Amino acid sequence: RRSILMGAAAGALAAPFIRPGAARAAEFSYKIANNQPLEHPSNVRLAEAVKAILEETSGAVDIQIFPSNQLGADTDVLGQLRSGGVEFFQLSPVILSTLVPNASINGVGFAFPDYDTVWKAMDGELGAYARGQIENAGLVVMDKIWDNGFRQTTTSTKPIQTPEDFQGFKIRVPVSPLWTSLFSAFGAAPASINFAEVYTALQTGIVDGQENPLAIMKVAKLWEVQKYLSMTNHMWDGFWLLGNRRAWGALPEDAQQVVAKHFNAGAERQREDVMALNATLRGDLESQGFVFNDVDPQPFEDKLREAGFYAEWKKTYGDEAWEILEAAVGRKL
Ligand code: X2X
Repeated sequence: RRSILMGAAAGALAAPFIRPGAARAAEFSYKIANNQPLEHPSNVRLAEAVKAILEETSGAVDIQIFPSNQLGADTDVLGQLRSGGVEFFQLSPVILSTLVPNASINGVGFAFPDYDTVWKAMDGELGAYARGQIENAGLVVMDKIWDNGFRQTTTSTKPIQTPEDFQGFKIRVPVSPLWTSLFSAFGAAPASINFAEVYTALQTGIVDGQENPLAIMKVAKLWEVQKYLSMTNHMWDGFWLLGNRRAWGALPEDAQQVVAKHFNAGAERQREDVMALNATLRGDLESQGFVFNDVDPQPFEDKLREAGFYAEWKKTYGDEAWEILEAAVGRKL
């Protein structure tokens, strides 16, 4: 495989794959998919990243963005990523757990009290653990996770104030055992539905509510089909930037470094964007018609503990993973 490093090691004067200024036809035309609309900071920063990659590789690595589930629902695109039909994919670790079971560990209910704890953990040991699991499953993953956000709950019927309000409540959750388990523990009736079908599911009344970070409520225009927005903060969620191993391996090493550098820089900027949005989104969404209420998380967390949620997931993840989680966020059991 060509690369500056291998050329040097072989003692040959091999030209680096990347020759600045020498524009040429794309040698690698790759796709990156995600579930978010173009206006979401993820796609704004991704657009900058793929442009920088194209420039810095003198046109050799041309990555095209497919937003809004254009290539299929998340669980389908995960299959495409594995087979190589798509080369890169941004996906929630909690949905990724359908392939890499322990990848969902950041999604344990009320694990993170705030963003400082999130980034320390995800840029530290917990993130490293999750990436190790992902790589063991045969996928490539960039170091920096992108922000989805702290998840809040919307309904068309009533504000969620106490865990009792979830009793029998029909709520859409993304496709993942952790999500189903979490809302079952609250006593709700969770339905696994890919994001691609959420708006329609809410509009047609298949479910009465859903949960997502504020930035997603905004770009998905959920006020059109939901009324109440309860600040439950029950989970922090992100997006790993995943790669197909064969497609990644086909890139020369210096090109890999350029791609990783710009994807990781995009993640850092996207985190700042979402943070800035969080400061204004409540007012913004209220003016669109959402009725907000703040929620005391303690009774919800107590309810999870009582229902055996933490004990069950400790057993599922295993002691090693659970210890890494608790080292980052404190005791949950
Ligand atoms: O599907 C969702 O709700 C979303 C957009 O938050 C995720 O990707 C997990």
